[in-house]
Amino acid sequence: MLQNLFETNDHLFKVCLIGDGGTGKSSIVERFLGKGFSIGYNLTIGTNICTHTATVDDREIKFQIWDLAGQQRFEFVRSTFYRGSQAIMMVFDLTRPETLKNLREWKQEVLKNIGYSVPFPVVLLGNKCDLQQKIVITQEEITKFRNELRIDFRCDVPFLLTSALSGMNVYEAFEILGYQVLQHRQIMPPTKVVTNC
Ligand SMILES: Nc1nc2c(ncn2[C@@H]2O[C@H](COP(=O)(O)OP(=O)(O)OP(=O)(O)O)[C@@H](O)[C@H]2O)c(=O)[nH]1
Ligand SMILES: [Mg+2]
Repeated sequence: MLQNLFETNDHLFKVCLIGDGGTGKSSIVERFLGKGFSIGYNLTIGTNICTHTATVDDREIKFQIWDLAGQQRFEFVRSTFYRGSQAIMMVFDLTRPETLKNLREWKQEVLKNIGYSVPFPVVLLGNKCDLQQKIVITQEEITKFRNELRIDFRCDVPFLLTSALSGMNVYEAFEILGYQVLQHRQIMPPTKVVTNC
């Protein structure tokens, strides 16, 4: 792992997953890694780091994933984890409106730690879409926040409804993020930005 952390590679992308505690960041990563889903909540302490390779438009992309602790008590350790990141995955819980509102504070934390170096690739995920009966966040709220993100990060911000439980859109979320980074590096022409919002 230590070797992986210092590896340099054109197609090695460092991505930070952020969002409130319990929104499902670690579950999304577990699902992406093919480890399935667990119902219990094991809160992340500090950060979990792992790597996983995926194919994006016939290219092998190695994601170095930094799954940050969302609980407020870990706020003081988070800033160093953003260093060198090339993309952000923002996660909120569709059943808890405050998790979308709080992403505005997360946004400020990111902007501060990337030194306001925009444009910067971001993908927004509304997780737990399997809990359909409990979804309380409206499309308007999501669109409003996406527009704010687009202005602040000077990038179109794709939005996906995900479920770590069913696996819906989890692989796609990383695939789209991969596109965003490739486009950002101008390795690819600006095509295929997918969104289901
Ligand atoms: N129904 C449902 N539950 C989910 C989903 N994703 C995560 N969960 C549950 O939500 C709880 C929290 O998930 P985690 O992945 O640990 O959340 P986290 O965002 O990593 O939390 P922190 O590490 O504290 O920041 C767990 O009980 C998961 O089983 C989902 O898509 N659907
Ligand atoms: Mg976690």
